Amino acid sequence: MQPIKISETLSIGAQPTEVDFAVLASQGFKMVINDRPDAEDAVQPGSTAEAKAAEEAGMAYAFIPVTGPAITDADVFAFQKGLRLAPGPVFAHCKTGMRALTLHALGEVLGGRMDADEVIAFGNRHGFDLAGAKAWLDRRATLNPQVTGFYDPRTFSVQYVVTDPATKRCAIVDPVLDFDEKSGATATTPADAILAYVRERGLTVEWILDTHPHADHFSAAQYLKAQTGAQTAIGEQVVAVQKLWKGLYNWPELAADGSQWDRLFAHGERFKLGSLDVSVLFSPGHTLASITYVIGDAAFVHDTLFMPDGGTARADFPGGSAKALWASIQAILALPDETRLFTGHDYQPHGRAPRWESTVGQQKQSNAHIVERDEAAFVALREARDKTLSMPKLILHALQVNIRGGRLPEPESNGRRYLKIPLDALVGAAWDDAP
Ligand SMILES: N[C@@H](CCC(=O)N[C@@H](CS)C(=O)NCC(=O)O)C(=O)O
Ligand SMILES: [Fe+2]
Repeated sequence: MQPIKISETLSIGAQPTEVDFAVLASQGFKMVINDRPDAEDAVQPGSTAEAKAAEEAGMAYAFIPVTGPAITDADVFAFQKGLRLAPGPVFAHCKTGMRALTLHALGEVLGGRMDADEVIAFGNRHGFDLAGAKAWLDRRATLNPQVTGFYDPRTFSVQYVVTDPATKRCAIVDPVLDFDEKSGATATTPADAILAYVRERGLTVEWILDTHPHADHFSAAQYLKAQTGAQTAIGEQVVAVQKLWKGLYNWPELAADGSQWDRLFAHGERFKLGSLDVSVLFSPGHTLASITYVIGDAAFVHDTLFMPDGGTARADFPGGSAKALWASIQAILALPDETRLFTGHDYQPHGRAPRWESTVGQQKQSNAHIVERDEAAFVALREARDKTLSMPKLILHALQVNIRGGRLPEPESNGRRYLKIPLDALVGAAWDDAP
């Protein structure tokens, strides 16, 4: 049993005998991690005897038994946590040291400190073949979606193509249909760029998912459904938004029953994207109907959290609530720290280049509206800020399209489509903005 030094905090090695524990303590180790299940062979001391030997030698002890292919994310994080909380240098062992080094390398990759492609060379440097670790990472990559964001600079929106690598089936999230309020022109340019991407990669579009009825742009869901035959979906509370706007638009013929989508999702509902599981979180606050799609290690949070430097979405549209937004954000931040969060807008704070991907851990550490705030402080900040924001320039144009699933108004007898704008229906006029 010769410890192999990996870093200042970690050494790994083969199975020590009970007598070796005193030697490890004399070499300065403060903790032993045993990654070997009990009773693998007749001569190993086993976790009870090891724990006793560690205690007698004045060292902390952790038992994280694993077998190669069955390693889970939880094992990797338990190993990392052991290292983090150790009172000093750690000696981690299994039978040969291979599993201990594997757990460490996997933790480095999942934590973003090592590239998956460096794992083999890293193992070789320490005299181990980590091909199994690399295979584990490759397998894991197929359990998570590939995500490509498409930024729409006119509306600062981010649209996504989310692909299951195993089946090449994909979902399009929150696609934008171009609308120019000055000329009244519509165009499918952003949606066509997404279709070109999908075609080039040979993907099959299975879903067109909206996170909420958008107030600042038209949804391209119907256009994309016509082009791909994919199913459209949104949160089931869209019905409440339809009822609210049916009144505002004085629109008796609007069916306020969600029938404009192929599927309506409830909180906690699950569905499949190719071979991947998708689960739905109800995330109200920005709108009455907002939902988050959680797909593998990725969550599509749209207008809840923006990038950490952008803070959070506004909560003052009809049906909005800063208190509800706080609760929705807490539920998102309860996902594992490594969860990739994909936001729906990036307003490029301080003029920086657009960005849309963060992690739960980063948001907890540095979101400008959340860090060091409790619910009351957040609600106060959000409501004060919302008072300074005028309504999105397209809110009245967009909602009548988006509460019909992205359908433009039916053409009139001359073949033209017309929007209907209620006057003096909303607060938040531009001239009411705080200076
Ligand atoms: N100036 C934009 C504002 C759009 C807007 O209000 N966006 C919402 C999301 S749909 C938001 O949360 N904005 C936050 C902010 O502007 O601080 C427009 O007119 O379209
Ligand atoms: Fe929004």
